Amino acid sequence: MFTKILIANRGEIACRIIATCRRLGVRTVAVYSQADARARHVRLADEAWCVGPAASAESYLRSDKILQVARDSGAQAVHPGYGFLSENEGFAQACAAAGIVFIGPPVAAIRAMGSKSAAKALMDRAGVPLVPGYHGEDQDPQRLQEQADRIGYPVLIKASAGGGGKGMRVVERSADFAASLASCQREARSSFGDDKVLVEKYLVRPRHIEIQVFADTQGNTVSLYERDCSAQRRHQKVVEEAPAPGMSVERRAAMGQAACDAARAVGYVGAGTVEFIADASGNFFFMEMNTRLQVEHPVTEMITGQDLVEWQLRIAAGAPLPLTQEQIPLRGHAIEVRIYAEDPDKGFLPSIGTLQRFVPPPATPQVRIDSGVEQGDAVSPHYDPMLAKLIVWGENRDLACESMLQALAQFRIAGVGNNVEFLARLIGSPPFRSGAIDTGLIERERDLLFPPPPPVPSAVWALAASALVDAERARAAVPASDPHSPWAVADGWRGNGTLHRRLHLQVGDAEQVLDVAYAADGTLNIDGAPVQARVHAGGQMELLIGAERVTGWWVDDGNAVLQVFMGGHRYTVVHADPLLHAGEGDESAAGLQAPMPGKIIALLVEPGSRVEKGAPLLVMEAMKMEHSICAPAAGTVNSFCFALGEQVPEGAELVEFEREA
Ligand code: MV4
Repeated sequence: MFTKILIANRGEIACRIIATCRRLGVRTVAVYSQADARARHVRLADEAWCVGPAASAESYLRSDKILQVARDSGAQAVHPGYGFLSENEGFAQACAAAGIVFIGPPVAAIRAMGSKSAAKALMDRAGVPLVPGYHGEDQDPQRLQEQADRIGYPVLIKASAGGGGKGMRVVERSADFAASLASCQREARSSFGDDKVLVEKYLVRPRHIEIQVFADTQGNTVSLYERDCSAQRRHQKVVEEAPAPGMSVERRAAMGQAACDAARAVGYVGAGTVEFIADASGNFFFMEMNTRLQVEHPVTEMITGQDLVEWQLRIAAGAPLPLTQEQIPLRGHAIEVRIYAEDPDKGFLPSIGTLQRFVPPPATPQVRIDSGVEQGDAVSPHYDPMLAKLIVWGENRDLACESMLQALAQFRIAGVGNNVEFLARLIGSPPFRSGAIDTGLIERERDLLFPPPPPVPSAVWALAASALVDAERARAAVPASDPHSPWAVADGWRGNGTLHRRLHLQVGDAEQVLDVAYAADGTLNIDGAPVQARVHAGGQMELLIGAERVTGWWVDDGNAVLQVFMGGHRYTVVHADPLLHAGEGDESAAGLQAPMPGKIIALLVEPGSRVEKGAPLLVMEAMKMEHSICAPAAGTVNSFCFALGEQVPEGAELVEFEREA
């Protein structure tokens, strides 16, 4: 086995590879871009070397720099992960030339599978089933039309050089063929500089089923069964699972056999994935082969109990496959979801920013989180916006779905948009639960997956109100011995009888005006219900609202926006906030006079208290709006000039305030 390897990648996959190396006692060398100096993979690795600026083309794609680090650090092998250099022939070749083991297949296998049309021809000769079609050299439109008529409609015209769905045209009838061909060729020429096409029978509602294969240098090839990756959006996988719903033992064996044949036909060694599309009757056809470890490999690990990175390392070191085909277990059901920093309600636009909160559910033997980020990290525009993968295992698919829904409901992310709730709707949707998944599911079920926003539970308003009051008290108070306990602070909410105050809150289009009354014991009364709030670390709040007990979490972004997590949902609560600009701007302008005639509705600090600059001191109500009067500087509040409930004229001095020297 190797004693030291370099990981030519970043994010969750780099972290995942490091985890296996640590378990096996293999030292790890990370590489990183300037944007990733403090990234999780850098912190986890035994050593880390900077390879260039943020842009991938100048760092993670620089095979020369990465190989130099491999040499300088004394690494014996390089693991490329997925993406970046993982399927780069030139890089694999350069590793070999430098005497460093590339943890992946032989260069010839990468090359053979790199060209989609050549790969299909090769697979045809190896007896691997292909979609009925025409993959020939003759591109005469007349000839292509004849082929399409022979195949039978609908047909799919695909650009030979295409991929990821680009340069494809569905043709429903013979009369439409010529026009679609011309349009497909135009797109292929402008996108790929090559207008060669192939024509195939078009499969309606296909499923994407892929087989994990492994081969060793001794000539053994096995399959670790299938993954169903049909739940995807615009060729971006969203959910992957193993085994595939509805897969029979016979078809699994046939697909495993075909995948191993495909691997053997190109002299494959290491981990590979053979992609098929399958039709409703269970026929399957070769699409392409990925010559690397895939994002979704954890579902295979969960059902087989194997560590695929360990297999890769052993094979790369020349060892035989750890298990024979018969020894590879298949137990239970595993589902993976990809958690992206993106906004499902804005067309899945990638979202960048700082992860104010990143709290995954607790990991257990049945719940696994592969993530490359931690709370406080920045999500930059330079790399893929995948934050983490959440993988769960259950005895069967139903139990796995249940467990996934539970885990998703516990995931709390704030600071960047994310697809956690979208994933929960998808996993919970009847079509997904039934197992009738195909590549068109997400597009087709838009209405189910994008329902109108649910009503905001009253407990969410109550939590937000309690959190806002808590924050005001914390700002107003001299630092307390226990900063997490607002009730420990004698903060001088004074009143003859009860002080009422109105809080204007908004969640999306829903608006709520809460009547908040401050009781003498420090608790609140919100819209007539007594509310006791207990604040715990990590932004957790336990609420007793009347007789109802609820727990939620919140994050305050400091701009009058609270993210409230409750019952598996996240609510963005906006406070029409008089404190929004507290403490900002020109000090001298922040006066302690009434900005307009109004009424004193809250006195927020105990006379004699020392306060920080910007601390809210009192709240006035004028013209139906609340206005906070804040400390213009650090200092002491000697006394208030008016009592609670009193009417004050414009320009009146409100506070006897003593600035600190
Ligand atoms: C197909 C097909 C239906 N019939 N070929 C899309 C990307 C490319 N790699 C293969 N693709 C497809 N080829 C025939 N003959 C449907 C797709 C397809 C698809 C395939 C796998 C995963 C997701 C997909 C989404 C839309 C279309």
